[in-house]
Amino acid sequence: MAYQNLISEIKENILYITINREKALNALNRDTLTELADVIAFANENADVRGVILTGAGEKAFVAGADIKEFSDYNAEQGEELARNGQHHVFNAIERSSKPFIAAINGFALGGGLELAMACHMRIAASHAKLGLPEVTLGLIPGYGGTQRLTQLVGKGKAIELITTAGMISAEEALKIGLVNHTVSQEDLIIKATEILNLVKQRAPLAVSAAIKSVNAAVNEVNGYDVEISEFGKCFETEDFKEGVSAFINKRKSLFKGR
Ligand code: CO8
Repeated sequence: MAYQNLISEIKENILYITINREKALNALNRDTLTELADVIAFANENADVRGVILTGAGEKAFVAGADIKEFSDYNAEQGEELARNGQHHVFNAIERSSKPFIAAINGFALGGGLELAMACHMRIAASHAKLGLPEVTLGLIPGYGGTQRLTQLVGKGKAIELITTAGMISAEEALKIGLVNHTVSQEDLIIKATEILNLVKQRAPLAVSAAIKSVNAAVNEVNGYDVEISEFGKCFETEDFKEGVSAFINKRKSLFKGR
């Protein structure tokens, strides 16, 4: 796949996506969002892709936000349209993917950049990374799901503090409050993310997908417990379930087929 603003490659069933606008600190302009929507749809539809790692080019920024220069003269209708379109095709598409997405945060993750990382299922930050939602400094609020997902991840009090102060926090602080899963050195960032997906890859694909859907339901649906019960029930219909149980009983390694 050839893109103007992204680099993407599949290695051993993991899709690596790098947002590649280093001079603009990988800010999300319209073209980049369109390309992201395309590559996410590809990941979701391609059975060879078992997980995705999303990062930014260089060592300074993961993504420094939505491209401020592009929406500087937008009105309410245009702003809403931009937010709705982006949420639907990129942010929600990542969160609702049946495959695990990991954000490998290699520097600033600000505004729409942190929102992108929060839409991913897991976050790993390089130790020099800085995270925040500075939208109120621009007279905005987060528009790509940030008010919801930050609250889900760190709780209401901390979310309101971070959003209303526009504070930027270190990777270490982000780890402390549960905003990221791990912090590592820049050199180990992709290695750590790959290690996690290599573990997930050994598990039953349909069960992984059902788990993501059920965990999402815990925060996004009226009754997540019902969704969990229904997804749990469906697992029993899969070949992978029979294979997993058979492998356990026969003390052998399971060979999952994703059926
Ligand atoms: N948009 C556009 N360009 C950017 C952005 C951005 N978000 N961030 C950085 N850049 C550009 C700079 O303009 C600069 O370009 P140039 O060299 O042409 O002047 C280049 O990247 C390098 O940046 P700096 O010179 O500013 O680098 P510093 O090291 O001095 O500072 C910072 C780094 C602190 C990260 C600084 O660049 C900064 O504060 N950036 C903006 C951060 C921000 O406010 N992000 C939130 C944006 S709003 C948002 O994300 C809303 C999301 C919801 C939208 C929903 C749809 C409407």
